[in-house]
Amino acid sequence: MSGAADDARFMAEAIELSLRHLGQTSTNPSVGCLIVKDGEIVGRGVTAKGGRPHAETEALADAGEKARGATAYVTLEPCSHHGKTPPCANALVQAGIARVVVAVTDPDPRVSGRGLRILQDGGITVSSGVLEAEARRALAGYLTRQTKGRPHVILKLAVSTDGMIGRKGDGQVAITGPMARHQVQLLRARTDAILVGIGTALADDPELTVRLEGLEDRSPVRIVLDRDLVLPLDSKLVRTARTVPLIVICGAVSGDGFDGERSGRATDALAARRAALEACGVEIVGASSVDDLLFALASRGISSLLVEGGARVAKDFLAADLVDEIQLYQGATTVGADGIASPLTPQTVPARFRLLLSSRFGPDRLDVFERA
Ligand code: AOF
Ligand code: ZN
Repeated sequence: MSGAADDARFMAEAIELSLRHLGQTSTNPSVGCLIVKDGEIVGRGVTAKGGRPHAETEALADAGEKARGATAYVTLEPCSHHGKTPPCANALVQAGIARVVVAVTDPDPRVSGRGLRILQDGGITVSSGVLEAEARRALAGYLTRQTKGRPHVILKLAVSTDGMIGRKGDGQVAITGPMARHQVQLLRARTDAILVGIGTALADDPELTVRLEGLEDRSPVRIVLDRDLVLPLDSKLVRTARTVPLIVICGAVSGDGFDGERSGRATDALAARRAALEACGVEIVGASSVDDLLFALASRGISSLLVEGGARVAKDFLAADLVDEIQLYQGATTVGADGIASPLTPQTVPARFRLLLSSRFGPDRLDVFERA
């Protein structure tokens, strides 16, 4: 195999490794690092849960003395700043690494090219940009938060054969089958936060947690847009607020905009509901637009957000052009006349999105679109 093909193969494995802690390291990125000697992997590392130690530290510890003269594959430029531990770039030099292959340079102003320079000054051969597009996808949350000051937003929709996302009235209707639902659970496990509107919260009484065996501790922070704080105290979301964080966003984020001054009585009632929710362990945050909301989430350390419903919320995020990725499931179910029309079908995805990949899960199809 040629050198370039080897580099791509090992970097693909480093990216795969980085996915292990995706959703568990914010505000730090989940980075993957592989140490390879004579074509053999001698060390593996991924950013630890909580963000430290960094991937390189873990991989160097794994490789031990074998790191001397080896090649390190890292999905993100090794850091050059002193955090709780010395910079990774220096650690790679000290360990006697001969060559470092990097996928993406780090936009963090403390690093941003300095990491690569430390490596080169230390006599290491550096190649960068290997599998950059793939690594960017894996680092999307971190990169979007660093460069735009907001989380990376994924809109997930499941549409029936007749273009519906659900049925009017109470009760959930299964648009997709178990394999697709399993896939969505995995997506939740890799995301920092998940968001629904109050309509969905009331109609479905969802829990929005991860219920995959072995990944039960991977539930994202749950967020409900609830302008008037009407989320019931006995909803599953509130009842589980002490185990999995729940943030309720009050104020007119979604819908027709601010409804002006509230009457004194309405304000009192709102304050009482706020106190009752807070007593259950719910955090209440005010936001008046989608922009405002995303800024508030980013300042709480959230780098990736999965928007799961309903139609109104999806429309508002799309109208504000604050969707980075669309995951559009097409189920085999037909809902009929009392359905809730999807704000988006495969035929009406805005032109600014391009199809990235398509796959099948049993009877269902998934198309992933990326903001161009
Ligand atoms: C690496 N390897 O595995 C990660 C890096 O708060 P600190 O000190 O941990 O620094 C956070 C910054 O470290 C973050 O913004 C990014 O630049 C880098 N993350 N760097 O060399 C890693 N996770
Ligand atoms: Zn580091």
